[in-house]
Amino acid sequence: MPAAVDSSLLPARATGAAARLVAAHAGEHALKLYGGWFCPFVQRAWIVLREKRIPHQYIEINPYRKAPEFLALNPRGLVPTLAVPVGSGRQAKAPRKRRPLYESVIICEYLDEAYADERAHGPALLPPDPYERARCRLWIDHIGNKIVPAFYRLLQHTPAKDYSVEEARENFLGHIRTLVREMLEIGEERSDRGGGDEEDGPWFLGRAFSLVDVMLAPWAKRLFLIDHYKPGGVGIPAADQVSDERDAQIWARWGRWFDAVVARESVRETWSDNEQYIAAYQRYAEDTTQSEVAKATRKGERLP
Ligand SMILES: N[C@@H](CCC(=O)N[C@@H](CS)C(=O)NCC(=O)O)C(=O)O
Repeated sequence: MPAAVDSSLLPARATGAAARLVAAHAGEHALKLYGGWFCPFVQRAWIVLREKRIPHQYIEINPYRKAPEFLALNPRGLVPTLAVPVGSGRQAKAPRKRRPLYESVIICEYLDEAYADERAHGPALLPPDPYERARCRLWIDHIGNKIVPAFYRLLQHTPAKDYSVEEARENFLGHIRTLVREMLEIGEERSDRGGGDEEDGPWFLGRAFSLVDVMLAPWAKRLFLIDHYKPGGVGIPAADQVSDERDAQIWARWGRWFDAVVARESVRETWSDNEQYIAAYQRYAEDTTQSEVAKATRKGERLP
């Protein structure tokens, strides 16, 4: 088992907007989110709880400490971890036992399905059509298995690595480009079907905010860390500086998505002050952190 790495260096709790959210959800509730303010995987679950206005209790824990009570809920010892009341979410007022769930994607899908009453919780975050739903999952997979690992590979780049920062950046941007190409195609399919006159939305699916947007939002918010710590920064080209026409469309579309996602209320509400992230991620930027994600990135292994 890893030592109590990093734990003492983290600021202990959320600040800013996220601190207000934590305070508003400190009261006892059968549905509990165990989270860490700094964690992008937690932010995914938090965003869904906010989007769907799901009553819950937020409990800040330090996942690096691996407390036995925490490991009893989640043997992987990672946040987010959700404790779901027996008899399911809203109905169970005084549950005797809780059922744990973990893995951010699984938690988000569970919340979307378990709180499906549109009048209380708004529209579903995955489309009703099975093909379109599966297509969203395909791009959620792309985010989790391509974009997110490439983000850490870039953030953890140091001059000692056997790859250059330019290579890490190109790799990261390439995976973003692939996702945005799909966003453009979805928009083009819509205009082919005759929906072209409608004002299209900025989200992955156009007008409907979905779990695909949720899955990438926390890393979009953290891109400034790459600008802060890495030479050359993220390096997203300005759309008007790109000569290739398709590339210009791609980066303009990315800009529209990015501006919308960082302004989304649920994303802002789950965000602490920028300086806290700069402090917390310094060990990633120096490649000294012993978090499971960082260790896997260092070894070139699949993320936990
Ligand atoms: N695949 C997991 C990853 C969660 C994860 O890595 N969480 C980090 C915090 S950002 C954690 O709990 N780290 C504890 C550790 O590395 O020991 C998910 O999607 O929920």
